[in-house]
Amino acid sequence: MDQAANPALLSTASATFEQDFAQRLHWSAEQDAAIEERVAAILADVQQRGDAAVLEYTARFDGLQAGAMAQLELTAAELKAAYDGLPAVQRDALTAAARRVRSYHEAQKKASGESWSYRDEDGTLLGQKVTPLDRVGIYVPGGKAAYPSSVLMNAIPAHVAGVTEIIMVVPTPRGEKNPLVLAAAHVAGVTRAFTIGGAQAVAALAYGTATVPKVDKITGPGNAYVASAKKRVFGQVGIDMIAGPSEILVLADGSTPADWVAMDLFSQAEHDELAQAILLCPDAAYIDAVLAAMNRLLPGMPRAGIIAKSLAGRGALIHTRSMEEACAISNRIAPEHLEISSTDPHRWEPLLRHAGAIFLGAYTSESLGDYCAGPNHVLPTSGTARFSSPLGVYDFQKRSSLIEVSEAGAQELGQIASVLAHGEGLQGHARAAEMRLKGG
Ligand code: HSO
Ligand code: ZN
Repeated sequence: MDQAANPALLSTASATFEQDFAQRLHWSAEQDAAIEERVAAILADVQQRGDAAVLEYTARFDGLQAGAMAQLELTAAELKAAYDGLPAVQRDALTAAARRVRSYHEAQKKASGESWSYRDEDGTLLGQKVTPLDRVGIYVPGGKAAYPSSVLMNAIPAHVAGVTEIIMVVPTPRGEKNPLVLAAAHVAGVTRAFTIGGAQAVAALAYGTATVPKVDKITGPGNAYVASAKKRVFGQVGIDMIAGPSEILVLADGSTPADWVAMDLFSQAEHDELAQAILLCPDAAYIDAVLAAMNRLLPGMPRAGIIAKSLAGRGALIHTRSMEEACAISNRIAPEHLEISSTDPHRWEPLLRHAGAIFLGAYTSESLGDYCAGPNHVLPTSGTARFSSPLGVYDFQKRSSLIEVSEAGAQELGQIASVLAHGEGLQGHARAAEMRLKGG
């Protein structure tokens, strides 16, 4: 097996840079027609036959037999028992992480998630009322990618937003449950949980079955079947985002120990062969040092095979003319995770506009953000940070406009509305406004 670190070595001074760069960056989630077709059939079947269909698919795809959906529900007592049964260090780490994630999202709610209103000079009240969604579904992947940290990152903002029912689904192939995932559900305030997954679980949440409640929005990552199912049920329910492979971009001025940066690049590369790790740096000797560190450290990594494939396929170490140029390139990439590994990160931060999360300074390894710093680790990938944001309390809230027109306000607004309504040829609109005019 190839245990060497072979990221592309690029330089912005090279004549072929733009070409090389475009080739490295190019990635598109394949739209597999066969998957699309199968998912459409599963959704239709679950919509029609409910629990019976979900039970059949769970038996077929997960090797998990059950006579009734109720048998696939994890009780609150079972979630608590999983938590109680953890070794104390794991229990404490989970609780500490949950506390920090909760505090962060509470601050987020205070800053931007509260209702507001004002009165204009006529005494008319205008505002916005913020309300939580009633019921949300959280998809937690099973198997290799079963991350308890993702349970916290999805359920806690929902809980902080005030969502009253949080329904978790987690596939459990052959019934093998992940105790940390169940414990995280207990800590994060999940209301009900089912050991189902795939497109059938998304369908159960979107349409509701006799046992699984119909939700208003579905969040959480999943494989190609889950992603396709989420896209298809969108409209019927809300969805968060369709997450691509993980990405990290390190912008380095050469001051951080090379081993630290090498390991930060590994930390995301180890997620997936399609994950992307990029270093941008104006110091050629430092790039050499990071590459040497990668080659020294790689053989000791249990997931060396995945890391090597990710680096060879999508990794890049890019020599830039300056830190300013490195920032400009980072903005073009709009990475999910951006580390500013510099003695003066605040000098560069104002130049960086597009990134899911920005990690400042040598001590801020991206992995701390994945688990416990507090901000959400569900972040926009594949350049979507140009137009979207981390998962947050706001994803579990909605807004209603509030308008209370005073008698005086009705005079001024009535005249404006009347003119515009006549312009649109809508007499009913015009009359409704005019009737409220004094002498109208
Ligand atoms: N970096 C991943 C989240 C994660 N990492 C979970 C470890 N566990 C996506 O941003
Ligand atoms: Zn990660």
